[in-house]
Amino acid sequence: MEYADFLDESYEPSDDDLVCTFRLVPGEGISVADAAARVASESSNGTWAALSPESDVRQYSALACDIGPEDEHGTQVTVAYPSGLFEDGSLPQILSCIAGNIMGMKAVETIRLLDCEWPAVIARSFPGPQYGSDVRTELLDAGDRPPLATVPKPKVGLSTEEHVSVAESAWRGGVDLLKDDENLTDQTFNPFEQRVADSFAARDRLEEETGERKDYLVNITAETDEMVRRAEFVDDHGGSFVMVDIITCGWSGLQTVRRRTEDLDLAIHAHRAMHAAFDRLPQHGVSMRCLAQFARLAGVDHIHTGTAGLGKLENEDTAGINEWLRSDLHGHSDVLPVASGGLHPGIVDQLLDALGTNVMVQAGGGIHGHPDGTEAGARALRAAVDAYADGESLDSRAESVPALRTALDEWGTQNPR
Ligand code: CAP
Ligand code: MG
Repeated sequence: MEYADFLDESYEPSDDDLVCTFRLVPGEGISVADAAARVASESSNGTWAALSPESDVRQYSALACDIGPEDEHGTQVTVAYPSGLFEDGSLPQILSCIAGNIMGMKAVETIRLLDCEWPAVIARSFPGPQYGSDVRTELLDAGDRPPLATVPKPKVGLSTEEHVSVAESAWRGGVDLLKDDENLTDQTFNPFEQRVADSFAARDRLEEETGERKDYLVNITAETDEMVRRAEFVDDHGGSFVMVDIITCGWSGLQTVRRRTEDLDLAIHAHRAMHAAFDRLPQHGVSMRCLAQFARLAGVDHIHTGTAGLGKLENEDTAGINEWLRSDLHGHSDVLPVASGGLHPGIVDQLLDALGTNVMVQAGGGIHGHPDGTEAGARALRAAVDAYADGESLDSRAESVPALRTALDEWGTQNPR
């Protein structure tokens, strides 16, 4: 068993193989084919030295089976992994193979996991989402329009009382979901239990007042046992959603949360803070497309996938990732993509033109930075989304919604940085 045994360009992947596409630049003095063989070897069951195992372990070996095309970031290499290599339902184990040691091996200068094709035998060993985009009607009253969420800003530092007051104004103005920021968890200025209890009490009042279902994406991110405890607390207080910072808390933590939310009927909102450490450099790391795939298998119901180049953050192929999240995955539910990061009413029409209306729209600064405050900001965003759904231009709707006029005058169609 040596490197050359892990390369077979005549191999046709079987229906049970996990097929991964990488893009790589070989290390100095190594050909693309040799680098491809080393990737297949190190990510399955080979090593640098030739081995002569007594039993037949070749059935667990990956094969580099296709090489090319090449672009400025490297050459594409396809590797087929036999499904027997993997433990059922374990993202950490799969990732230790397909995105493990190979990311740092000297045989490649750079390597990026671009895409995976998941066979039924692996995909069905995961739970997948509980609700997916059905949250729009099962848990909310969004109907055909995008559900709207807002993060109170400043993102941390508000007291619980201030946080709840911002929430009330946002719900009153037409937002469906209050959302915690990714770095708001259980700090002394706004403790988790008090915030959850007071926010849901306010939520009940606002549902009564507006006649619409309102809810709260509660950030339960913590170490794993504590996340489970916080999910139970949310359930006890009448919430239907939890939010998890899925990259910083880790895949096994997310999988544990998913198991518990099955019993509690809670939907999971996936925030992707730190994803850019893996996916920002086009020549190296793990693509956002793959991170979104792992999240869907683990069973998140919504995930941030960016804003199609609008707004304040760098994005990778938002439309393509969103399409994958809706595509068939061996019977698993879809995932509702979340567009967020520097959004405001003036670019809602461009956003929905690019991504369609089966997305959640989240705005923090684009609501709370409105010159007339949070309620007016929420009213402006809701009016922009409703106008789009009705086929009316933002300027035309602004004639009857002064808060939208003010937002358009304030921010125009700018993309903040
Ligand atoms: C947006 C946001 C989100 C980003 C994350 C923020 O606030 O709450 O964390 O959207 O990026 O703090 O930046 P604003 P992504 O609406 O005020 O920009 O969705 O790309 O993962
Ligand atoms: Mg945030």
